[in-house]
Amino acid sequence: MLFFTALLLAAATVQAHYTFPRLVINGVAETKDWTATRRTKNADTKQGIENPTATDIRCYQSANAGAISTVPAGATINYISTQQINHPGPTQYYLAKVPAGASVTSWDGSGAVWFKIKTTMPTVDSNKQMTWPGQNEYKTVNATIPAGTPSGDYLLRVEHIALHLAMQANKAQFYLACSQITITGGGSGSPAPLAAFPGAYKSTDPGILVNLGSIQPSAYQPPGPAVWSG
Ligand SMILES: *[C@@H]1O[C@H](CO)[C@@H](O)[C@H](O)[C@H]1NC(C)=O
Ligand SMILES: [Cu+2]
Repeated sequence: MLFFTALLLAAATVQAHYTFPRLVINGVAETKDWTATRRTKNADTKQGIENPTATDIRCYQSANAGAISTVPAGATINYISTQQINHPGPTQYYLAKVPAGASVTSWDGSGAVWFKIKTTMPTVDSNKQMTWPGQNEYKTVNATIPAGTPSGDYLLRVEHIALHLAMQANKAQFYLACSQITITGGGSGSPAPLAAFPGAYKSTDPGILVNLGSIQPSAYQPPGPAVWSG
């Protein structure tokens, strides 16, 4: 019986994909799933996206959200994860300003509008194993909304790229979500460079088609544009 339980647990671990249904702002999580965060197509299956050039790479959404979260510029944000983020790989955050005349509750985030505000790099632990910030936690790593970000409505996109099978083409797995937010108390920065989703990533990018067993941690190249830190 014990053995059987252990097998089941092992199987569950292999299947442990995840979604990010709640935004956390300065340590305070949204009280319900998918309120200001757009429900994703994998809300039930938890399956990641394997094609980084599909439209789903933008927000993977099955619906817009009803609410808008207020986020002060300079705030610390992260997401609750439904399961343990057990796979190796980077966490990245992007923002896209809602164009004049559009609404954050319905805008689709298309076009070259996304700037990156955070990425993560692996390190080597005392056992000489490569480890990633936030790996094995039930929440994504923290990011700061740059103080210089202009006030206004934005889509906030979180992404974790699982690289355990990424030595094969189109086997990196993208777990992501977008939240509808209003940034308050912002600055007068000019966020850049801007990228489109799809468009920012190719299946052959060195941070997407990569054998983690054959690179130095410091040589990892996160996909997408450079980070804008305001
Ligand atoms: C992440 O942010 C929260 C809320 O501000 C803070 O309590 C926590 O210490 C931060 N974690 C890390 C690892 O910096
Ligand atoms: Cu998985």
